[in-house]
Amino acid sequence: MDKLRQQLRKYFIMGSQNCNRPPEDILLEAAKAGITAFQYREKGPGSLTGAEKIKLGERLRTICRAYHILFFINDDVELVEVLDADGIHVGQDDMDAAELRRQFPNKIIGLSVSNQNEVNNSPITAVDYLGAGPIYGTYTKTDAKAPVGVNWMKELRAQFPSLPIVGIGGIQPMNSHHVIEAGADGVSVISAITEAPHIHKVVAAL
Ligand code: TZP
Ligand code: MG
Repeated sequence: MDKLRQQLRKYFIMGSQNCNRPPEDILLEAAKAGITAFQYREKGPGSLTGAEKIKLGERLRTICRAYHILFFINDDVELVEVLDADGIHVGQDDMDAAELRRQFPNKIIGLSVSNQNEVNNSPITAVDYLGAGPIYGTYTKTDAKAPVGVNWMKELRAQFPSLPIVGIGGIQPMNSHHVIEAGADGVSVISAITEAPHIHKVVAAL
């Protein structure tokens, strides 16, 4: 579990819909700059489907393997199998995490939680890490919930002292230390990296 906590320290999330240049180029730069985990999240307006989604996933998977970066799939059980991902991340409206655990005894399973009600109704013991957020306001996910702030991170950490937890939502180099200081093992970002003029500087500062 301590190893996973370290591997989630700089957790980049991306799909082609987040990119205004080739996703492979962005991931490669982020990999060279030192991200520790990656989630392929091909979702929302403009995202790829079917064979195109798989083909891009294969190329991104290859980069992650070469740089020893954990490779996660967002909410697509079939793709986890096709790409032999290291793990899967699901939200509250996706497949039940306890069911996922039965299907994938050896994959890393992450679950998003935004409030105490969601925690109370989630099979926390079935998952390997939690995603907490959105911590700050975000423009990237159009259906994101209202920002919950770093206090939510503090509350989660108090309840789960040794469970790996990452913050997500509106995290940038200028505020990431607040998220870590509140108890997060790592920070998950989309636009901080996909829109960075200098990816290496952003990844170093996260
Ligand atoms: N889940 C909660 S907020 C969010 C997701 C996928 C989007 C985070 O994107 P950004 O650009 O890092 O704010
Ligand atoms: Mg979801």
